[in-house]
Amino acid sequence: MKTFLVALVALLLAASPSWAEEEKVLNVFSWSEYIPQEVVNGFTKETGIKVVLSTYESNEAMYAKLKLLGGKGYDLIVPSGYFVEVMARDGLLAPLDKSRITGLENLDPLSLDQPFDKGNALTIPYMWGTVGLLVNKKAVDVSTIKSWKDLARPEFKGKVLLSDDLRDTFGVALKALGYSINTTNPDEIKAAYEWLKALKPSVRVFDVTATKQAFISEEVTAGLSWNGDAFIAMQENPDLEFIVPEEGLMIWLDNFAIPAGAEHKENAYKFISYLMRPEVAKLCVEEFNYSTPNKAAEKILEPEYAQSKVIVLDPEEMARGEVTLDVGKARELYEKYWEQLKTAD
Ligand code: SPD
Repeated sequence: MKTFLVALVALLLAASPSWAEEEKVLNVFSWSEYIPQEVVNGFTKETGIKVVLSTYESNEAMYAKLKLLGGKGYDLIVPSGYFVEVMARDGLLAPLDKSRITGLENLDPLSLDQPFDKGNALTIPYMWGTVGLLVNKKAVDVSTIKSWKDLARPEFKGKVLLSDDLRDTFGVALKALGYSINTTNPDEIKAAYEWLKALKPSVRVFDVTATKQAFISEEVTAGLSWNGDAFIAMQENPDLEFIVPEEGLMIWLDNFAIPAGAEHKENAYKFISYLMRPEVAKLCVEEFNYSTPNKAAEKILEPEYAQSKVIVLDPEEMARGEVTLDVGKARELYEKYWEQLKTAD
C-alpha cells in the first residue's frame, strides 16, 4: 500500500506542472542579434534556468518551423506584429496568464492593445524599430536623397542592398509607388513586383544577416536598413547616413509569445518578467540599438542612445510612418512574386 501511494504521488507530481517544479530549461527561438548574451547569462545566474537560444532571420522562417513542429519545441518566440494574427489563426500561440508576468507597468501604454492582439491576450511587446534608407555620402550628395525612389539612381547601380525580408522590400516598392505597405490589391502588389524587378540590375545583394558589414565595408552604397543595424554601421563608418524618406518610415513591433505546445511556460513567464526590468531592457537597447517600448528603460539610457534620433524616434516621424500589418490571404500573392523576384535575371 505504502509503495502504491509513493508511486501515485510521484505520478501526480510529474503530470501536473503546477505541482511539480518545471525542468530548469527555456528554449527560446528569436531573431538573431536580438537578445544579448549578457542578459541570457544574468537570467541563468539568477534563476538557474538554462536558456537554449536558437535564432531565425525572418518571420516566414520562424512560422514555417513552428508550423512544422505543431507549435512544439520552443517555449518563447518573438514574432513581429503582422505575424501574430497569422500564428493565432493557426492555433500556434498559447494564451498568456499575465498574472505570471511582472514589470508590465514599465511598458508604454501606446505599445499595448495593438490591433493584432487586442488586450495582449497572446503577446507582450519586446522591441520595435523602423526600416529606413541607409546611404553612403561618398556615392552621392545625400541632401538630394528624398525618396525610396532614389534607390534607382544611377550612382547606386550595382551597389544597392535590398532586405531579404519580404514585407520590408515590398514595402519600399509600394511606398515608392504611392501605395500602402499593407495593400491587398493584386494590381498594386504586381506593380510593386515590377518596380523591384526593374531595380534588380542595381541590386548587389538581398540580405538581412550581414547588412551592417556590407554598408561598413562599402560593398553597397545605398539600401534598406533596420534602425538598429543603421546605428551600428554609422558608428563604424561615418560616411553613412540614415535617411527618413519623404514617404515615411516603415515601422514594426516585435513581441514575446509562448507557442501553444511550449513545455516550459513558467520559465518563459520568468524570462519575460526579467526582460521587463528597466536595467535589462536598457542592456538590450544599448547592445542592438533598436527602440524600446519600455518607458522606464528609455529614461535611463546612456546619452549617446537616448539622444539618437535613429533609436528614439521623433513623434512626428512616428506619425508619418506606416506600421506593417497582416495582409491575410494576399500573403500568398506576395510570396509568389517574392520567389519570382529572387529568381529573375
Ligand atoms: N536583429 C533583429 C532584427 C529584428 C527585426 N524584426 C522586424 C522585422 C520586420 N520586417
